Amino acid sequence: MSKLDLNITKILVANRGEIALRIMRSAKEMDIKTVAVFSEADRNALHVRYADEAICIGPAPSNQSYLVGEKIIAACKTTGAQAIHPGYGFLSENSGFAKAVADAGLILIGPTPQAMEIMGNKLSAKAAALKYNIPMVPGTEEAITDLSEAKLRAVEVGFPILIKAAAGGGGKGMRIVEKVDDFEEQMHLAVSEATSAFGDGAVFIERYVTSPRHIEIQVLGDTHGNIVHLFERECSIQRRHQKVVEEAPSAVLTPEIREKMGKCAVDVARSVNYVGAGTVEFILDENLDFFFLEMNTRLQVEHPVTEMITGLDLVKEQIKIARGEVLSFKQEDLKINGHAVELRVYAEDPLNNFLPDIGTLQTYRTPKGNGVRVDDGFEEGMEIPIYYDPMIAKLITYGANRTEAIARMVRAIDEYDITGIQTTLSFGKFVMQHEAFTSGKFDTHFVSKYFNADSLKEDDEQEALLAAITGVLLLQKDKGKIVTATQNTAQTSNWTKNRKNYN
Ligand code: MV4
Repeated sequence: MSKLDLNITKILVANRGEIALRIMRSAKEMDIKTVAVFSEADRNALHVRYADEAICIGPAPSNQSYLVGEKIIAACKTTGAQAIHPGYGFLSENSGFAKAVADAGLILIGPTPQAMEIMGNKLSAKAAALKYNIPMVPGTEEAITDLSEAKLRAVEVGFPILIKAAAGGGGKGMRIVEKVDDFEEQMHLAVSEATSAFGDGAVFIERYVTSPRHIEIQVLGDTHGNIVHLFERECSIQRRHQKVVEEAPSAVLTPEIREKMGKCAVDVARSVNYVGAGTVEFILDENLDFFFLEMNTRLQVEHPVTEMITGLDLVKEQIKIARGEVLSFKQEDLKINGHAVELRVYAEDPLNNFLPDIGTLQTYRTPKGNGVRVDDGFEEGMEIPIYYDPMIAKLITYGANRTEAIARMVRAIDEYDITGIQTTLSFGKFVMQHEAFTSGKFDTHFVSKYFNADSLKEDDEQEALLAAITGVLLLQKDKGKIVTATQNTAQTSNWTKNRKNYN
């Protein structure tokens, strides 16, 4: 810290769950006090207990609590917090909130409202990136206003094409159009979906890349104009636009492509004078050609895999940037060390179409040991509230190489003991053991292509069969002796279910 840097002694964390805790831990290591805000549903939440102070900001629904900017700013005034960390989701990419924070004389740990606003719209994001020579998917550079003009452009670009909402996120307002005859109908559907989801019906078209990988680059920019990238994260394993498994680095990038993509990401960030942590999203086609899609102006859920391979603490970097410090490293100081994989553990039932599963964590024991990190916000006995995102935890494993990171993930999944609710742990194990994943030959269609509930049932049946065969073999070997079988019941936890006979 230099004399010119802003003095931040207390940070308000405008979030809940695992990310609120994760942010407070870094603040604590920097000797900065923390303030939690919480809804009435989160009175007993871990982030409330962890913080030095906590303020209730309203009823359970997030539009009456975590999404109400005025209440958060008021909580800063009450507690004397000078800065706000918004985490991800909620107000993290709301440029109106960012403006209000600045107007209140507070520091938002994040980019400027201007950068948020430009990147919050895919068309203005692409327009900004055009200033640099960034590869983009061919399509329209502006919102479609004239249907017949758009149709002509679609034919020029070539089918299949993708209609996207400029304001969009999470695949909403996105329609694939296979042939020119379907264009008009899909166009109307996309516009009405975009209007109802975002209050903005602006749509544009792009050529549809049929088997893409979704690869994103982490960037950091300081307030002195320095911008670096922290390499890529591979995020192709997703289900209905919900990421499930992420890893760093990607199994398919060559050092040359990595460097090119990294430079492009830095340029995209530079196009809006980006400050803070951000993520530049690309798709990569079968020829390993990449195209810029959009930029996320927040700390992302999957940031830990980048921390594992770079040795950096991204939240600390965000705080130092907010204080006005110069980045303490240059691009050439950064290198990739080892490999990291993250599994998002959701309270969802993979055997029942990933239906959210609510209830109490009757058993909750996290995996431990070498190369395992768990970012969570729950304890045994707690209830998963229905009001918020169903993500319980992020399980992150690290290894010297991809094979070791994956083996550790399988081991950690087996050690993770959760009863009382269904989780995506078993689904994660399915991914880790699938040949397409282990070989690295997969794209964004992995889940729809390879997964159905029977894949998990088969796995269970195979384990049961194996156990039965083992039993028979043991019986034959130890003829005359009594063999005790594992006392498996339907109620047993993962821990017991996976226990082999060592007794
Ligand atoms: C694409 C694409 C293929 N071609 N753009 C999905 C979310 C948003 N961030 C961008 N997304 C995509 N954009 C072009 N030009 C493929 C995706 C995509 C996807 C599309 C349809 C169904 C599932 C998908 C999963 C991941 C990415």
